[in-house]
Amino acid sequence: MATRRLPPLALLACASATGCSGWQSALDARGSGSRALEALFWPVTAALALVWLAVMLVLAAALLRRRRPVPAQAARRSEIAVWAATLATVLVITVLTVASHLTTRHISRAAADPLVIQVRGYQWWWQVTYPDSDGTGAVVTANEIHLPVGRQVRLELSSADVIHSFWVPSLTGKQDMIPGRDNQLTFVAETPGILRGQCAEFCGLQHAHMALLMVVEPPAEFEAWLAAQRQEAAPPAGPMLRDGQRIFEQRPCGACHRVRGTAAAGEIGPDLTHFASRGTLAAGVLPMTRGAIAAWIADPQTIKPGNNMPLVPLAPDELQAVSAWLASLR
Ligand code: HEC
Ligand SMILES: [Cu+2]
Repeated sequence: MATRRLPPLALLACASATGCSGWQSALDARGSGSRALEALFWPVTAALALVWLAVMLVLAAALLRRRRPVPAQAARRSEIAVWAATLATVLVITVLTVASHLTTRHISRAAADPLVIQVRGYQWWWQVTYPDSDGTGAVVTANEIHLPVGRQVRLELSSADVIHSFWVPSLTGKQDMIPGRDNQLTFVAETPGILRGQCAEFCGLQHAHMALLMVVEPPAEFEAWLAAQRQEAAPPAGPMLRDGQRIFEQRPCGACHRVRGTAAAGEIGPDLTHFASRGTLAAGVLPMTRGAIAAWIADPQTIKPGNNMPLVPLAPDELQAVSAWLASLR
């Protein structure tokens, strides 16, 4: 990822942390929201650093001064100093509060004709729906959100179970996903690339394994992706993939997962219609490889303990066929 020039204070801060750049950093803005927050962050940090420095200097001066009886004139001066400090405190707090309010207002401004994407939090994965806007059918996927660069996006956030929090630091601030309440986030992704997000509200055992990818693409690529996702799953090519599909439909898999174009129409787990087109498996826990798919099906509870997919016992050749078929769902 490209490094950009940062204010001198930022360099100081970065020296003590692992770094400010990367695909999951609020200090490496790639979206309108994060840019506004970054613009607020540095002045606030600078102002607070100055206040801290001033307090420390005064404290040091007070400690170094010899104790002696305070003459009346000095007492008067101290009184003035206390009043001045109080006034300065009120001033600093007021200015920062107003700046923070203006930034929040700027970030949550409604967009004209945004691309609407619904994101629903589940323990411990993300359901992503592109609603049917023009009669060509809705697209449902999981753990990966594709976006066109430069276009206003409105994410409609909800939760199926507990409180989660949607956070892609490089794009915008975080927003809670609360059962029974609809929240939203609007922003523009400014550069193509892949960014990482993470649930930011403790939501149970696998909270730390609830990641997602944001794939920011040029508009034409995004449209092509969306059109491909609208298709039903490709019919299985060859006997092994046919077996894989049949086993998936006949075993409990199909009761929890939907694969459009097959008999599997479950609603509990992620939609797997174009499963293998995603970059990761089980909300960022494993890379999308045939081996990882087989490992996941063979023992989901060791890989992600407590998650809502039970172990469904399969014979080795059945496991082979099912994972080969899933790997073909591009
Ligand atoms: C009781 C419901 C249930 C059953 C039965 C079930 N799954 Fe799942 N499955 C889930 C849930 C829930 C998840 C999401 C787990 C997570 O990431 O926390 C999941 C995740 C997955 C994933 C990863 C999806 C992704 O987008 O990363 C695959 C692949 C998968 N299941 C395949 C299968 C197969 C194959 C079977 C049958 C052998 C099966 N599942 C049976 C509920 C189920
Ligand atoms: Cu969480």
